[in-house]
Amino acid sequence: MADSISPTQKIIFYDILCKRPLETTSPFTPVTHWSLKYKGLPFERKLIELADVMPLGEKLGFPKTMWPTGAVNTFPVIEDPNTGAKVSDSFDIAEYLDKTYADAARPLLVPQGTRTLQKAFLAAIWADQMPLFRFIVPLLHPKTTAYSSDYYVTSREAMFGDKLENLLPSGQEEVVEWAKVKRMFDNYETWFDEKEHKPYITGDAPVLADFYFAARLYLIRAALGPDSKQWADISSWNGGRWAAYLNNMLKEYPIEPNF
Ligand SMILES: N[C@@H](CCC(=O)N[C@@H](CS)C(=O)NCC(=O)O)C(=O)O
Repeated sequence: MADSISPTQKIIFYDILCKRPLETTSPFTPVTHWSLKYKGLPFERKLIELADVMPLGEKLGFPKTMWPTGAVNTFPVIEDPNTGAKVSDSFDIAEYLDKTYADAARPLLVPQGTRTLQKAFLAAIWADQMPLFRFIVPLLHPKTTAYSSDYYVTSREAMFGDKLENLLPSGQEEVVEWAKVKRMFDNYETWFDEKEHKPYITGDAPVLADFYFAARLYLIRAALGPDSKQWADISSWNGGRWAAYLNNMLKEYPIEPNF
């Protein structure tokens, strides 16, 4: 194992600003927020406008991450004054934190022997997401600030190849698309069944994959609204597993206030 160091200075965590403090428009930045908290590392969260993520990343020389369109600047990013490192990509950040702050008291996000399975899990939860995106991408728009509102619309319409209002299904199409979202969760259920009596994917404590899964649920709940009929649907599916999973995570590993 690499030599561990003690974090004497706060790690700077770049996150995306939303209109309200308890909301997010990203399925990735909460993963880093949880990663830092879970490992008990001191950090300062810098909230940056969505429209400024790419220009600021360019200006500060942050490493780029791969998007379908090529290498771009994205958040989360951490700057670690204890080592001088600048790290982007939520998975790379987690591995950096495990490697750099490797004293035995700190739990591992990617325990030895789990990396391949965790990567495969992420690929699996990101596959065939279009039915879900059709609901949440338009519904996340009101969460963005006035400053980043136009950028959200133009960038997401370019990404998904359609107007936000066309993406959001309505009428009979809504019924059909929502049934697809349910099938997606039914599929997840087949993975989780084996762990019926364990709260997290690998057992009694979370690993990085749990933070990705919880971050997605958090984002879905934020987009649909916690009091919406659709979140009530998801909460009732698969024996109530999904809402229970998210609530348990937030209870055991709170990342509020100011999430
Ligand atoms: N693979 C990266 C993806 C990060 C990512 O896509 N971040 C989005 C927010 S969800 C972003 O920063 N977008 C900048 C933009 O849309 O201009 C990770 O895991 O951190």
